[in-house]
Amino acid sequence: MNKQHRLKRTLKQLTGLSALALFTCSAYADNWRYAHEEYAGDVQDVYAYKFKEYIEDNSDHTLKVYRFGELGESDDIMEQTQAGILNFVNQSPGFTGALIPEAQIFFIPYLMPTDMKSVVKFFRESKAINEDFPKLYSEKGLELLKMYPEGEMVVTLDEVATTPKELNNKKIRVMTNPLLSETYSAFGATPTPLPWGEVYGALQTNMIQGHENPIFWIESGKLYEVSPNLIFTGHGWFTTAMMANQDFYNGLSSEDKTLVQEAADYAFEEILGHIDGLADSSLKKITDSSSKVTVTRLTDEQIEAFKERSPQVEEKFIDMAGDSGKALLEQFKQDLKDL
Ligand code: 6CS
Repeated sequence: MNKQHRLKRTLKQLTGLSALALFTCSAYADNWRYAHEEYAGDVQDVYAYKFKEYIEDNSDHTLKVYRFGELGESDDIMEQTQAGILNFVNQSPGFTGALIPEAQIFFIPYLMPTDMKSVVKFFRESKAINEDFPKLYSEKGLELLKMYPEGEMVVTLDEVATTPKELNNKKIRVMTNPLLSETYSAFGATPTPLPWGEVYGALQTNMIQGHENPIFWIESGKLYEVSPNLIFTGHGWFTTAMMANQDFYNGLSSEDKTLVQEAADYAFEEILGHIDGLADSSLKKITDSSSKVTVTRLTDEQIEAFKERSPQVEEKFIDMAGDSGKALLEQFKQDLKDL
């Protein structure tokens, strides 16, 4: 089925539901639709349900949450949001890179701090995150409501590796943004962009030899079963973004705009509590349930060999994202300095 047919089919399914909702709700109560990229109980799902809780506790509106796969892959739910079929979407910059090249900034390795306290402070206070990014998303018809961290990126591999040389000839799955491919090329590996739905099978059949993700996702998706060597490289954090279709948002009353902003802030605070300690508890679950798993934390010296390849990725980022990318990078660095 081509993209247009898929969109039409989803529209049919959803407008059927909306018509029903119109008969059952009062004149001022809307039924909003929100899709994200993860499964029940994962970080994006917790965020979505906290957002829903706030909206429903503080208004007559209701919110229906769609999880990964219910309406397609990450690119599908973004398309549906831009088309106005969905009201809200959570899409990670890992997939937004083609639409907003500047969003790839999160894939410059070793740019972000690695300790949780600094990461949280950065997301709360950064001008780049809270003022510059909303403008970039707005140019694509999207009202950016929140960017938030999910967890530190960890590489999983078919064997233990501690140097870029040991990554040679390893096909590593990356999310579908060109800069992340540059990062893994710089790290010595062969990057292989794939949508999420294909990753477990590709690892299982050895089409790819590794991938990267936060520990909670490696645990919940059971990726350690097919890629058991976990390597903490300290090169970045998985960041995600929650947004609304801008025409929908602009059409809301000022009261509803405030409600939506407050719901996004409420879910953000809740998610920071949720991710605190999540990596440790997920890692424990992994090591308790598999004897095949190895855990390697690179030493500072080993990290240095990866880190020294970061400037070439930064240059690629500027090539891809142009002057506005350059300005964003400068602001990012300033914000980090201000930490
Ligand atoms: O690797 C991925 O594609 C997925 N990783 C996470 C943590 N969330 C959603 C995304 O699709």
